[in-house]
Amino acid sequence: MAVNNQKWWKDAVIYQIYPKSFQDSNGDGIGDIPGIISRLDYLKDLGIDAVWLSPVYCSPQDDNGYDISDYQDIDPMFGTLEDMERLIREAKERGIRIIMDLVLNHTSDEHRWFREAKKGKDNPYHDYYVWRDGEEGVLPNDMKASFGGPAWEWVPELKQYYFHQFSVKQPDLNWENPKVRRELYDMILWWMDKGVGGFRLDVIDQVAKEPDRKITSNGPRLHEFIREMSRETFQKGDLITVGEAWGANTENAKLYSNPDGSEFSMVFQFEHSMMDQQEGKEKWDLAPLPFVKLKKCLAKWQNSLYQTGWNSLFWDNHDLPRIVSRWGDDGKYRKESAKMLAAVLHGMQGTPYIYQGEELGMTNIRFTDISEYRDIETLNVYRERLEEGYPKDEVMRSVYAKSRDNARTPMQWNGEKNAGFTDGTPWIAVNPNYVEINAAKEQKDPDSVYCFYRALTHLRKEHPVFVDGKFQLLLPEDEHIFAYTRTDDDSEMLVCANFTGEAAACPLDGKWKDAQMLLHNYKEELGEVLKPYEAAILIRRREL
Ligand code: TEU
Ligand code: CA
Repeated sequence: MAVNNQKWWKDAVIYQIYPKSFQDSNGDGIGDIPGIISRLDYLKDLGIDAVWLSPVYCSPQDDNGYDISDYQDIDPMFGTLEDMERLIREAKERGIRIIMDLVLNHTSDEHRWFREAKKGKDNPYHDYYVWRDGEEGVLPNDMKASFGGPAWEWVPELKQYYFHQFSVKQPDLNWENPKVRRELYDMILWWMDKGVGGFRLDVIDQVAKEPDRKITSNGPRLHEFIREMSRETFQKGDLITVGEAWGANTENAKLYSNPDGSEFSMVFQFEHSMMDQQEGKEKWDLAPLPFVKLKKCLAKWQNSLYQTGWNSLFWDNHDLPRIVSRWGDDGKYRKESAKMLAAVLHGMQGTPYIYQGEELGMTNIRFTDISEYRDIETLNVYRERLEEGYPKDEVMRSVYAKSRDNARTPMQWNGEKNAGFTDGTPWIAVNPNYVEINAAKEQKDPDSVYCFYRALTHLRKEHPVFVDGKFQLLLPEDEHIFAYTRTDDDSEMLVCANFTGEAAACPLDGKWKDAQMLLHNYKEELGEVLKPYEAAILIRRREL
């Protein structure tokens, strides 16, 4: 078995596409696969190596495709299986791999397996899901679903409840049943046969649930299941695999991303992304970002997984708000702060992810009326919190800060109608700032956020220290500066950044005076005091 350290994907950059919002090709207002194909040259220009494609399988779209009704076909809204095969082929021609999103914790309630399962307790598919006998109104326990309400749903015909960690339309699969696991592995092999370049495993830490003990994440059999899946599928190909794990810590992350290749290539964990919320509460319960804590958290992950695992590096995805609005400044210093955030992230060890539009410095959305929102999680929390008596403006503040729809407004391609996303009516409104912020404009401007991201993807290929250098956090207690070094046998790299909108002193070792500047987000020379959101990456040869 090849050891991770030599793997091709170690210098790769991954771009995430949320297909519904990327590019519409037929005027129905919904992004689709032919739309993605038409933008492959854009992605090639950006310098990315792989695309993580959020789900395009058949789905009733209760959770925008994370509720799958057929794993082996494409939803007509996105195109056909032939379109998908063409996407894989045309991407490959441009040196881009397609990473499919595997949602294996649950299916749609409209999946054939679940329809069968509901027919009777002795149906062969019944045990594909998680059932408990009971009485109407007396739930097996008080577990809650992620999108609101109880985790148990009553089926009168069977006099049983089924378990769902997400929406009612996303019944949990029973991984204890070996037949379920075999079906899933066969499906994965089928996609591998079609030439996909890898997989992203949705909420994989939650598959080994034990609801009777109220265990969802990190169940006792979790790593046994993952190793079996990896052996039966991924290890038969040369893939890049990433496990999404909200419940990961630095210890189990070493299992998920074990360099011996027994589980996944890397782990996608969220500790840093849950910091601007009140301790022990939900993401909607806002709190200011504890900056020093953030730095220490990222440093901990860098140091813990050095040579023992592999990190995913991300600020954004389809579930998170836009980083420039969240921890940067989407007003006066939008460009400076978007570039600063990019430099800090891409300079660390791991695989960087760029979420569609992040490379343009796209911002959060503020719809004035809740009816313009589309996300099931947002709509449910809005309703629930109003019922619980929260003031409406407080609920809207949370929605503005944290709604998943912040990341789901259409990609801003140009300054024309609907930002060039569609000729029709978009399924969710376009952010009106597309006139200012769009790809066409960014690509023309050498000082744009886009060109900064492109420089980063190229630097990673030119300087091995980006991939293998050991991380060291500098000025850990500083309230403004995020600075660190990366060091390997040949060179030393410095990333120094002002994370705030005020000028801040950044005292550095004199050895950096004659270092080579790789990237800088201000034209003026780098000084001892960093300007608002100023960030620079420098490199020097090591003296032996
Ligand atoms: O997300 C996992 C997950 O736990 C999220 O629902 C998360 O709790 C929420 O977004 C934070 O507010 C994955 C997918 O990325 C997400 O889009 C799906 O809705 C979810 O799984 C269910 O498949
Ligand atoms: Ca379409």
